[in-house]
Amino acid sequence: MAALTPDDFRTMRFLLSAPNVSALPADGAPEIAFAGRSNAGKSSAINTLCQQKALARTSKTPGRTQAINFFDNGTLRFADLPGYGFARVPPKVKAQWAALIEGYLAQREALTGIVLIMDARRPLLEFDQQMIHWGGEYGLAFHLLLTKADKLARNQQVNVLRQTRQAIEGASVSLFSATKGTGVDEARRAISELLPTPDDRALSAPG
Ligand SMILES: Nc1nc2c(ncn2[C@@H]2O[C@H](COP(=O)(O)OP(=O)(O)O)[C@@H](O)[C@H]2O)c(=O)[nH]1
Ligand SMILES: [Mg+2]
Repeated sequence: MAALTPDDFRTMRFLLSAPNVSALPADGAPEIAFAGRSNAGKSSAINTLCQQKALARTSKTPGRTQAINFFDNGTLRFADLPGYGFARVPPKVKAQWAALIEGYLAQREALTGIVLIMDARRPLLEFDQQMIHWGGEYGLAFHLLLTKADKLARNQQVNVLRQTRQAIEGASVSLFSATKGTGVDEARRAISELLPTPDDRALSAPG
């Protein structure tokens, strides 16, 4: 697929919300999943990338979304995966969450990559490591988006970028701020890279 344009993001519309694996929509357009610890800034990042105020709801109360929300524009699909702060969640809820995410990752043919959104002040926590581990098992491409970069001084931004690249070898990583609107073009380019190229499709085509 050619590089995504701002319009590819701006035209995204809510499709449906799936609280369990049986409610997932049939595979459609190439799909990119957005994952992030609760309160990392995932909804804000999706809204900023898509230039929409309330496409993904933003909340000051962590952990409210426990469903996968789908957005679609006809040629591309986004899946907003639920996240939470591990510490406060009872084991039963954690198990339901794990079943939903693992079931989703295991059966999604159209899924090509994951955008992992992390607070730039606290990257690579338990949730993030878990997502990277699961994504790796399914051979998914990753982009690590370090958001709330506006909360860091420039030298701290440079350091966290370098440290995250070193920690996850070969990872695509960028800085972002929904508040300041910075890093948007770079994030869109990185998301484009998660999509299959025409060459990939030729290779996987039968015959
Ligand atoms: N300073 C700053 N705050 C942000 C940014 N992105 C999100 N937030 C704030 O962080 C909190 C959680 O954001 P939200 O997008 O709802 O996080 P989610 O739970 O990961 O979807 C909210 O209070 C947002 O206003 C950012 O880039 N900069
Ligand atoms: Mg959210």
